[in-house]
Amino acid sequence: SLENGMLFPRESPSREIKELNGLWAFRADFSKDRNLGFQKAWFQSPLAETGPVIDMPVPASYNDITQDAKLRDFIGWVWYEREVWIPGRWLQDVGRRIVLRVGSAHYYSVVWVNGVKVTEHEGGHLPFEADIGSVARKTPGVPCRITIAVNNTLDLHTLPPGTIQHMDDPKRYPAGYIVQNTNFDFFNYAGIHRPVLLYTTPSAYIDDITVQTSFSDSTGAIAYQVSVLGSDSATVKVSLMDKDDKCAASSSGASGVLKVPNVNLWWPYLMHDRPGYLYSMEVQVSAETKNGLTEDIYTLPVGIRTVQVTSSQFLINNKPFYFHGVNKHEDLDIRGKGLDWPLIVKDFNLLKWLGANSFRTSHYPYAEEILQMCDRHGIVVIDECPGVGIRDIRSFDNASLAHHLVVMDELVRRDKNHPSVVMWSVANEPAAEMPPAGYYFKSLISHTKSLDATRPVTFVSNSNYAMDKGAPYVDVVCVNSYFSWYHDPGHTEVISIQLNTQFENWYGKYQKPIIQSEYGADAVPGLHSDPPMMFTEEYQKTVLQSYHSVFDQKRKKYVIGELIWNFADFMTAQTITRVVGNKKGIFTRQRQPKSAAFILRERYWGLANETG
Ligand code: BDP
Repeated sequence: SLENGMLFPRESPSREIKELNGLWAFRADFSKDRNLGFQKAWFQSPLAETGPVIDMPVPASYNDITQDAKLRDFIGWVWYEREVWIPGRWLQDVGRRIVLRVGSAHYYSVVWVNGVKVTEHEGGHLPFEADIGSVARKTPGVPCRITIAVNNTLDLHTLPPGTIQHMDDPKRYPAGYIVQNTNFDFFNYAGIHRPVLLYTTPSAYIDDITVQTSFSDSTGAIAYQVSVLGSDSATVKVSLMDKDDKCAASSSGASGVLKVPNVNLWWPYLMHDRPGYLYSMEVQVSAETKNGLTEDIYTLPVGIRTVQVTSSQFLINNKPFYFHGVNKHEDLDIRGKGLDWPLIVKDFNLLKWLGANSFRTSHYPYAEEILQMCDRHGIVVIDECPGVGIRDIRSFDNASLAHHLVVMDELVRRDKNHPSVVMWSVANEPAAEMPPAGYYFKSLISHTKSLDATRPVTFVSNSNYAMDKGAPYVDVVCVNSYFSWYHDPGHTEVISIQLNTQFENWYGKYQKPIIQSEYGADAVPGLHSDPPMMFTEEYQKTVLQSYHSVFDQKRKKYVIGELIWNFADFMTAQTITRVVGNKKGIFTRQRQPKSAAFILRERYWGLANETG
């Protein structure tokens, strides 16, 4: 497993942050094998000295920033660079760690500081960092040059997997023509998608914190573990502050249990009049180091709640929870998958307007900033890893599995302390009927449970219930279906019978609770027809209503949730089935409601009033 923690960077009396967002210099390597940058060592001197550069905002996908279709559809290495002045007091204080952290970059990244390689990382969606103190201290009095090369190529063993196809026929394609094939429909945005920053810690520092919460009667319990690096003899103190800044519990030692009398539990939105209650767990570490006595302070928000699955229910704090919510994407005009605060806040306002109590992070881990909002607002999350489109049998081999296990290590390490995260999803729509899928999912799910024994694990299936080799290992069955869309197009009258059969088959075979993890239909906003036709707003409404009446027959039995596909329209690769993107959103890509949004709003508020 992983050597270090990956705490979200937070300021404290012992920690400082310097954000490196804004404009970076940028160049895509258009050379034939995309390798000129490495051959010519573009990291060794300012990027502008080895060729032309353009302005590139960070965080953002680079694809939609310019007018150049070749950059939009680029495959290979791109280079980012900027300079930063590291404050003198950081450099002079030789014990202080100076850490460079990248929130995420798609997909393979190599990082240099002043021409010295400091780290590399495989995979998008998850953070990585490097202590750059010693490199930075070698050149005081000049700014530090940070170079990040990012490669968006997907192959059989990356997550998500893909294949590169070389089109060698000179009569049909220009020389060197390549295509990136994938088994997912969302646009393969790339670049530095999340904030880049520097943060400091003392030399003896809090490397990681893990909390597991429970309660009995009115007493809450937080079992915690603090890992300290840089000292063998540190003392650890922990105090838990409530929302009024009163100390609710305290303890000392690197591990222990905080007992919280008259506990305020963390509740989902609409399930309680004070959803998303968070305590502040203040961890304080003092250590004698060769630089004297140091102190490190880190404050972790903690929500106290339990999660449990029975053969027909999903329990949060021992009460049945019904997921009425959405699937999302990180996606918007111009910035693509780049973190965007106005978008994040707007989306939470829309979720609340809808009466949604949950979403799935389809089909990859979302920004930590988003999960923090979920914690605070009580929006429940199914946290999905980037295992989307594992459909080639070669992507079930040991190399792929080994990487998938590491990605789960990184995901659980990052997200384990979020009360909003109630279940892990290890994949979306894999070819789970293929022979190697049984071993693959058995290993993947048991590994995930060994990392976190407190949360159920699932993957999202669209396989035939009788042939799905992964389903025996999940805690909750998640099923996607598109009746009257990809099958029987135009015939909404088949939905009720086919959906009934779907539920009865899965429950009959596994006796596990079921979430309808996707259903929906494309609607081009403003297109109307009655009787409904595909792609009109009326058709989308009719599909939803037909699904809902079956959910209503089953939800008091074993159906424990319904997540619409999708919250908003999103960009896709160009194909004959997509009209400038996937239009299954109930909101447009710009977050304006289609007719279906009002149907869902009425339904979700009705469900909330019934169960809340
Ligand atoms: C499902 C996928 C989802 C797609 C959706 C669709 O899980 O990512 O966007 O189909 O085709 O199979 O709209």
